[in-house]
Amino acid sequence: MNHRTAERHAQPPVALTIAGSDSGGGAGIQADLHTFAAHRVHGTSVLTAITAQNTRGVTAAEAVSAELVRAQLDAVLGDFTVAAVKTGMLGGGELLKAVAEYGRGDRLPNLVVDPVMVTTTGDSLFQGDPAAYLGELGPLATVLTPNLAEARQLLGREIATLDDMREAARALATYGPRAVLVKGGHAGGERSVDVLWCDGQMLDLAAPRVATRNDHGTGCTLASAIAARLALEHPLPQAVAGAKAYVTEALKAAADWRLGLGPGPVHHHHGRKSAVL
Ligand code: PXL
Repeated sequence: MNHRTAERHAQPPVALTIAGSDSGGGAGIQADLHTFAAHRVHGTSVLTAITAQNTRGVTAAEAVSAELVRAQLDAVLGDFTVAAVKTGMLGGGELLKAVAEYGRGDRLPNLVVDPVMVTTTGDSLFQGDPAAYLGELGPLATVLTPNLAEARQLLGREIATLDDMREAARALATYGPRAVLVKGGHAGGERSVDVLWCDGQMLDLAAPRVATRNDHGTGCTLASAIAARLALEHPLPQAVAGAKAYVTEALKAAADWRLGLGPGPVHHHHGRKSAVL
């Protein structure tokens, strides 16, 4: 396939991440900006929260005020032509509402909504009503990317089998997103199978499971890779499939890393030469 890539010295498209900071650099804003850079897309960022965090967990977190989030959005959207947007940690109902207002004003194109609720280490990152996520951002999202735990919380039901995942994707799509990706990466098994409901069609996206303990930030990385590819004008199903392949390679390339004592980050810049030559 011959999709657009950001050419070596051509002007890059601009993507925006609206997310929290992970001081350990594996997830959140840091993962998103790495991912945008790896795609040669210029990354802008609106911080929603600061977490004190490493590979072992979150020890403190503080939300950014809605006023300061709006000011960041105004600064970015008032100057750049943003081609795609990703939302991650929003912390609670107030920031959810503030971000949705910009979406309703048609200011958040190609919106990838990663409905972040808990980290893989079990720390809660959303203190609000999960149903509000669907009500506020569902109608505005191009793609919604819940993992199994998030899909369970959003729908308030158990999701165990691949058929349950397909049903969940269909049910989530009734809230208005153009596409829903339900990620089965934490389900176990030899393959990591996600289901994508897009424009009325159901697709299974399978990748070999990578044997690694370093999977911190994979959800953030996948969602921002989808946004980067949408910014590069890839069609939606290809953007999602390509983003999944990118994450699989990033997991493989970092499988032997020992950055921190817990689940470490993935290699966002796999396949790239170092700038130090
Ligand atoms: O992967 C969810 C996530 C989102 N945002 C921040 C995080 C994490 C997971 O660790 O730290 C800031």
